Formats: sequence, structure tokens, C-alpha cells
Amino acid sequence: MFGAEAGGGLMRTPMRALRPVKRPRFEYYDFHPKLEDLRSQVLSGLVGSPKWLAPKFFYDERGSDLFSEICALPEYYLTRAELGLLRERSGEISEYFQESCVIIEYGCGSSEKIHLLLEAAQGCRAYAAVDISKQPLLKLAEGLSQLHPSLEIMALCADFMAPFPLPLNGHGRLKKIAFFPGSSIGNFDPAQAIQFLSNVALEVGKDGGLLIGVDLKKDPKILHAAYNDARGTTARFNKNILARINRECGANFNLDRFSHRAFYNEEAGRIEMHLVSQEDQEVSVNGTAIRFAKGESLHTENSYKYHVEEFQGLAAKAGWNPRRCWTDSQNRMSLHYLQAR
Ligand code: AVJ
Repeated sequence: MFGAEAGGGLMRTPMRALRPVKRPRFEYYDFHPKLEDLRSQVLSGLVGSPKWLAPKFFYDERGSDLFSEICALPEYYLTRAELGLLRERSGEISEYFQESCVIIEYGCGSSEKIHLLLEAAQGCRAYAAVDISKQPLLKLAEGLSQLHPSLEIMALCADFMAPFPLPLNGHGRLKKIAFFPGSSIGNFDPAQAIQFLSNVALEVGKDGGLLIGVDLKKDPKILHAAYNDARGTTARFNKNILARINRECGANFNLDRFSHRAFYNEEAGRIEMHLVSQEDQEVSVNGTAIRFAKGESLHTENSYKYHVEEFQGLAAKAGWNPRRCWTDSQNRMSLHYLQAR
């Protein structure tokens, strides 16, 4: 134990000071997508019509910081509501984490959610964090290894949209429970969501679990505000994707010539985010000329919202049985525990 020497800690004996401290550790695996992949995927989205970019490209270092800012915005209820559920329902959640298990978190960012979950998850022996963004991933793993020195931690930098090997070291035989918080599932369209959830079911195996946060359908005004915050942080987050492409793909987007647009598409049940060209313009991306007409939109994100039963139906198609669902008192966010068939 370090640090817990209230009183009497001032005069450490030399022996004590010299005793080697076991450094908290974790294992890092880099399956980070290559720069060429970014360039070719970005270009293929920009040459077609309608133009689009995958939302995973938001999360460079700057984008990850902006996303953390979003999570603290008064309008962005998702993070607070989910943290509230993890806190208030920790007793009930912990029932599913009694047995020795390994938790696999997809898209952890720098979230404090896993800190809360680990307090409830008595049986957790190992934790594998998967994220596309290296810096927040390392920060999270470092922080956790200090707090939980006996927990086996694996940090995997990978794009979880594509299959990748999951190195669970000696822990592959433990019960596996996936953790997918934050309504990140909303970035997939329903067919992709079923595909992803099926992959996760295969990964955890029969009787494995999934604890997943899903944003609920609600009054569109509340949804609209969450993606059009007064401070303009979401707009900066959206536009940062262009700045990133400038930095990493040799492009010359002028961010002032695009505007942030986010709205709720009721029919599709999703928030859509776009960047709308303010004028006729031509942008060069890695030597390729891309034309934008005035008013033309570049689609950067979908964020699907689900009723509880709607999501359970989707998960059922992917091999999951619903076991428990918690919602907050304002019915904004849901947290599901599902079991693989
Ligand atoms: C991380 C995908 C859950 O859709 O709410 C926040 C990303 N985009 N504000 C979401 C996001 C704009 C977020 N997810």
C-alpha cells in the first residue's frame, strides 16, 4: 500500500524509503489502424454522394478531449444519467459480477464509468480496455493500475468496428462480461448493431454477459439540445474531424466555411450530425480535389435512440437474452444487462 500513512508518516526510515515499490503495470497492445487506412477511408467517403465520414474519426487526441468536454455539458444528459445508474444501482448490478470474471470494455475513452463498475464488480480479475484513441487509453490504464494493483489490465488500441484478436492472457477461461457504456451502440445503424452485438456474443461465449448503456427515445427538444449545446462544444467536436483530416491526410479544409448541423430524424429514430458547406468550394485531400456545393452536407454521425423493448428485440436477434434493465427517474438513459445464449 502506498500513501495511507495519516500521522507518523513524516519520518520514514531509510529502509522503508529504499524498499522497491512494485510499479503498477498493465499490458499495452497496439492494433491501431494505419494512417493509410484513415486516408483511404476518408477519401472514399468524400468522393461519393452523399458525402460521409465514419464517426470513429472524431477521436484523435483533440477530439477525445472535446468529447470529454461534451460529457460535462449541462445539455448532454447521457453521461450523467448513466453514471447515476451505475452509482445508484451498483448493488443490483454487482449481482452479475460476483463470479470470477474478466470485463472487456469497448470504446472506454477516459471514462470514470469503469471505476464505478469495478467497485461493484467483486469478481472481476482482469480488465481489457479497447479504444481507438491511444492517449486516453493509456491514461485510463495507468490510473486503474494504481487504484487496483492486483487487477490484470490489458489496454488494446484497436478499431472495434473491425474484428481483432483479444489477448486475454490467462483469463480466457473466466466468465467474460462485455461493457459498452455511453450509448456508443447508437453510432451503428440497427443492422450493424446486430452484427456488432453478435460478434460480442461470440467473444464472451454462452452465459457471458453484456452491460450496455443505451440512450432512450424521448422529447426531440431534449435530444436537440444535447447535440446543439449553447457553448458550441459539439460544433467544435464536429468540425475537429476536418482539422484532423487537414493534419493527418494533407487536406486544406477551411473550418469557417462549414457549419455544424445536428437534428433528430424522427423516422429513423436517430440524431444526425452534419457539416454543411457554406459556399461552393473545392478542397484538396491528399492531392484529390473534392467539390462542395453551397448547402451540401457532409454526414459525420448517426446516434440512434431506442425504446427499452426495441433495443431488447435488437439484442435478441444477436443472440442475447435480456436479464435486467435499469432506467433513470427521468427516463432518459437505459442500462441493460444481457446474457449470451
Ligand atoms: C459517443 C457516440 C455516444 O452519440 O452521443 C456526442 C458522440 N456526438 N455529441 C453520442 C457524440 C455528439 C456520442 N457517442
